Amino acid sequence: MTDGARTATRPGPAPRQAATHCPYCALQCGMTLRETDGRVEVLPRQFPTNRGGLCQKGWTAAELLDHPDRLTTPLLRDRPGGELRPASWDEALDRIVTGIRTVQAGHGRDAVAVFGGGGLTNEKAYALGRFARVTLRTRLIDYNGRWCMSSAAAAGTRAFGIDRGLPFPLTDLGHADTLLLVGANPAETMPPLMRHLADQRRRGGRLIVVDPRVTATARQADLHLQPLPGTDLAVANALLHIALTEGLLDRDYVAARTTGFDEVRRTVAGCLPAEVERLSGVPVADLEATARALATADRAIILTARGAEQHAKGVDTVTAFINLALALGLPGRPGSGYGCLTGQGNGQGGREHGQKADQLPGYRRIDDPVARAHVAGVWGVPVDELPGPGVPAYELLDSLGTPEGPKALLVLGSNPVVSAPRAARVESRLRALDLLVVADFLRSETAELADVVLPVAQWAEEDGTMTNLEGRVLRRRALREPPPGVRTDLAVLADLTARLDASAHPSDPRSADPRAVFEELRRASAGGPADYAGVTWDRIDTDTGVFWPCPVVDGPDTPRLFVDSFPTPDGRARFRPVTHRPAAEPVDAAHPLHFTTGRVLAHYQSGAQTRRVDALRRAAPGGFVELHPDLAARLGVADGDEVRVVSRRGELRAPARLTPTIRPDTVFAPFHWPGAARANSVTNDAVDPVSGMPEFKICAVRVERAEP
Ligand SMILES: Nc1nc2c(c(=O)[nH]1)N[C@H]1C(S)=C(S)[C@@H](COP(=O)(O)OP(=O)(O)OC[C@H]3O[C@@H](n4cnc5c(=O)[nH]c(N)nc54)[C@H](O)[C@@H]3O)O[C@H]1N2
Ligand SMILES: Nc1nc2c(c(=O)[nH]1)N[C@H]1C(S)=C(S)[C@@H](COP(=O)(O)OP(=O)(O)OC[C@H]3O[C@@H](n4cnc5c(=O)[nH]c(N)nc54)[C@H](O)[C@@H]3O)O[C@H]1N2
Ligand code: SF4
Ligand SMILES: [Mo]
Repeated sequence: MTDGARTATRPGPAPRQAATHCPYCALQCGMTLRETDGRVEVLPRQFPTNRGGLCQKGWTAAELLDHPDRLTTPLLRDRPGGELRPASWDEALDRIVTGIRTVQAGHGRDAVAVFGGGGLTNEKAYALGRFARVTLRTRLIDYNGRWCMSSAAAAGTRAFGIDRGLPFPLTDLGHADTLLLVGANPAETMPPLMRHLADQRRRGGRLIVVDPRVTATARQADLHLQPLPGTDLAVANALLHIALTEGLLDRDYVAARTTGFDEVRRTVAGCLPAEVERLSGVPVADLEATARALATADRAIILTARGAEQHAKGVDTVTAFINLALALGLPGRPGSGYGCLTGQGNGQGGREHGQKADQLPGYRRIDDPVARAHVAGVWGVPVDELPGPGVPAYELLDSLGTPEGPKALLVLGSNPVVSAPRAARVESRLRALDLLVVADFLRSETAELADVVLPVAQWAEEDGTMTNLEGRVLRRRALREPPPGVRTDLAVLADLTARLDASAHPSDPRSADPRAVFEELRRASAGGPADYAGVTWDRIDTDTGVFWPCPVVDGPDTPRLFVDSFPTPDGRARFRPVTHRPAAEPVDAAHPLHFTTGRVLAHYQSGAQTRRVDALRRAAPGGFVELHPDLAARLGVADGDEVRVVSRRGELRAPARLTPTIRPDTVFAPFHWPGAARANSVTNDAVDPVSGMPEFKICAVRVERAEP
């Protein structure tokens, strides 16, 4: 967290500065960018989430602004297998328009698909959804948020009637008497958040961490449960079983504020802690201590993140923790609750405004006739021209270039060649397209496969709004203009719309002005679950942001949800019985180990950005495989030896890192690298039946020493 300010250089005029937020994760740490003689410096800025802290990625974020790898001209591939060559914008846009017209004429509207990202601003996410539905009139749009928090989102909506990652401000964490973190490693994934946890422990609060590895976060915990990957659901049910049998439930709350408890009671009655100990490896005594610590606390908070969620049963796993929280009376109680730690910079806002396959702006459902009528009205199109729901991300990528699937794809803000499950298959599907268009500011591994690459602006070169992990809408502010030859994502969508669609709409899909797009987003979201109607640009500009829902201009916003009721038809939260089921791919003699994946501090996601930053590359130069020394001894592997991790889908090769902090039956690799070390060559593409979330966090593998 202390690396000194990094700088980037470009000859420029007067010194200037912008109070903005980090381009990377959902904590959206406040930072000030200062440009002097073309050099951009990052300074930490006080904001409620980071409280003046930044991690190494934030400190070094400006280095990419003037990076030699920065794209400043469109690139075009003239024939399959040929090289990408520089082209003019006119040439590139014409090629895209011709390609889209050709495949749609031959195969229908849905022959073109769109893939977005949770790092896009609210305005871009909104404009992208509108571009797909109104300009392209395709139903096929989805985005990388499907890889991220979709299971927590689905479980939250099912139980509470709404999905806002944290239904309370992050500062509540510092006041919790008991805090349970399930499958979250914020010491590496959101380092400044640890300031809140330090507060919590200073006040005498207890931190309990559930993770198959002794992570930097787990090391700070009072109690660490180290389950076998994929057994969190059983752990949650056992905790509820203990609370039930020890009479620790909040009966008044359950009676007054919830429905459906009886069936859950019957289900968890059969979930015996001793059996869960055998399944998960978590001792009964630790389960009991956890249940008691949660139940006896005045203020108790349960948080899940990707470790619990990225499973083919992720929705039910989150549901099990929500059941526990409800039975203990936590949601809506001051200082207590359940939440999910959303991941990407705009992971929250990006899932609200229509880049999701089944969604319209304001977190409305695309199959809801009232929602369709409202949004069609804002967009000025006949309601029956709005397409219906599309398909979730993996299904979409897996269908590309097949006889029934899309023939053209536009990607904005994702690098699926590295980050998608079963990535080799996804790569071959991308290669099967007639037209792949990628808008990026770098030649990501996905851009390398594109027929057309469009160079777009970076975060410090554009205005906009983001919604952080608390549901707080905040302002991204431009420091400077994009370099010559570079356009903003909004300008790209407006340019394409102007070329593709001759008709005029009352809504102005040709506007590239973020503020104008935000004004339209406000109207489109009005009355929906994620209501931004009262969130004005001026208000977020002068304040520390506004928590949605905020339906009325100058009216109150909503830092805390569920205080008096839940946004369900009867105002009550809904229990739902769930039972453990095994991972999609069981271990067997040929693949006897569990493989799980995650992150390291220095790199962000597919690494397209952070692998190009010197300090971050030095801090974490390449992929690795964590192995327990006992396992390594059995396999004859020494620290640093190159190993192969082999699943039924493929393999990765990387040096072994021996550490007693991982279970001996489990191996771990981070997913930030392409090529031989790509973790997603190995991962399973089984998905959750409700959310479409892939099972990134468990599959069956064997590990071998690689012959040099
Ligand atoms: N440095 C860094 N920070 C980031 C990002 C990044 O790429 N790099 N990405 C951002 C984004 S988009 C996200 S979504 C967040 C993710 O933030 P986290 O969810 O904290 O990150 P992960 O490392 O994916 O997973 C967390 C932990 O889950 C554990 N785990 C694996 N399998 C299981 C299991 O079956 N059960 C349990 N209980 N735990 C398990 C792993 O050991 C890991 O320590 O981070 C955000 N911040
Ligand atoms: N094995 C395994 N795989 C995983 C995960 C895991 O835990 N394990 N986690 C999953 C999760 S939670 C996530 S969120 C995904 C993320 O994985 P990706 O979707 O690949 O996300 P990024 O690497 O952030 O890719 C963003 C790309 O868009 C570009 N970009 C950034 N901002 C913008 C913008 O504003 N406009 C445009 N046009 N481009 C932009 C960047 O340069 C980069 O090339 O990975 C998932 N994959
Ligand atoms: S914690 Fe997240 S938002 Fe904060 S500086 Fe690091 S990457 Fe940026
Ligand atoms: Mo994510």
